[in-house]
Amino acid sequence: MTQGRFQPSRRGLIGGLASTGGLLLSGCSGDPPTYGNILRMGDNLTYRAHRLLLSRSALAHEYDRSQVTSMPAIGTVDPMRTNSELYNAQGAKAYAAIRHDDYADWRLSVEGSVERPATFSLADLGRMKRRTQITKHMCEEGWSAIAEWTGTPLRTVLQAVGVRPSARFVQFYAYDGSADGIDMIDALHPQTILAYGMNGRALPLGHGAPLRLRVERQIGYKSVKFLRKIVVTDRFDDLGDLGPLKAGWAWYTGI
Ligand SMILES: Nc1nc2c(c(=O)[nH]1)N[C@H]1C(S)=C(S)[C@@H](COP(=O)(O)O)O[C@H]1N2
Ligand SMILES: [Mo]
Repeated sequence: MTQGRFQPSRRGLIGGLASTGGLLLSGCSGDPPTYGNILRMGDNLTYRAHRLLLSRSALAHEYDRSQVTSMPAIGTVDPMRTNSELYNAQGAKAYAAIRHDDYADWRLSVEGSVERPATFSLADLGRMKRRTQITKHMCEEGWSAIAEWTGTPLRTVLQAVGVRPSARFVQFYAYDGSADGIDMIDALHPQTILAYGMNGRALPLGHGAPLRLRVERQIGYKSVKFLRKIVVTDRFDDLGDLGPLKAGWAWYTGI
């Protein structure tokens, strides 16, 4: 695959589908993530209970267009803003470099435990399978909002790069220097999308332009904004200082 261009090959897609099938079969076996911290045992219990009791592909409720509400932009609303809590100088510089011309030079890198690491432009993603969903965003701070999201199913992107059968987690890195991860069950869920559109328009800056994650069956902070890189991993990694745990938030927040 050439830099910035996604050229699906028949062999590639078959390889991707085959390995994803393997993942689906092996998805929930093995241990749930452990945080090496006794205080985190509650998270572990939530994770186990959810994964045991809930259907892996149960859909989050989807709403009518008439139910769309206003939605505040929360957390980082511009990776270049120095007064932002998560300000990261290196990320801000990188973001400044891709912001012009509607993010024409932006590329999403997808790497790690995959057969064919690749980069995707917005145009590449736009040519792939598309999903639009109207869902309720639930923030850990107590507010919620309904919005329409359009993007590429993460599953489609993972199939394109051919996830290895050993892969268990997918990590997302943002321009504001934050990062977070989900397991393969959420990664392959049909409503887990890489959104470039919101309420019928290009994703606005404050909501994570040019691309954000939507993971509808977890709390709001798991929907990482300002995506720059996705890394597929075989092992659980809470991402240390980059992840949610540093601020005391759980890794798994199923709803
Ligand atoms: N990169 C990044 N992603 C992020 C955040 C952030 O600060 N930086 N905030 C999270 C939180 S706490 C919430 S509630 C949602 C807010 O999304 P919104 O700004 O579109 O309302 O984004 C999540 N994703
Ligand atoms: Mo949030």
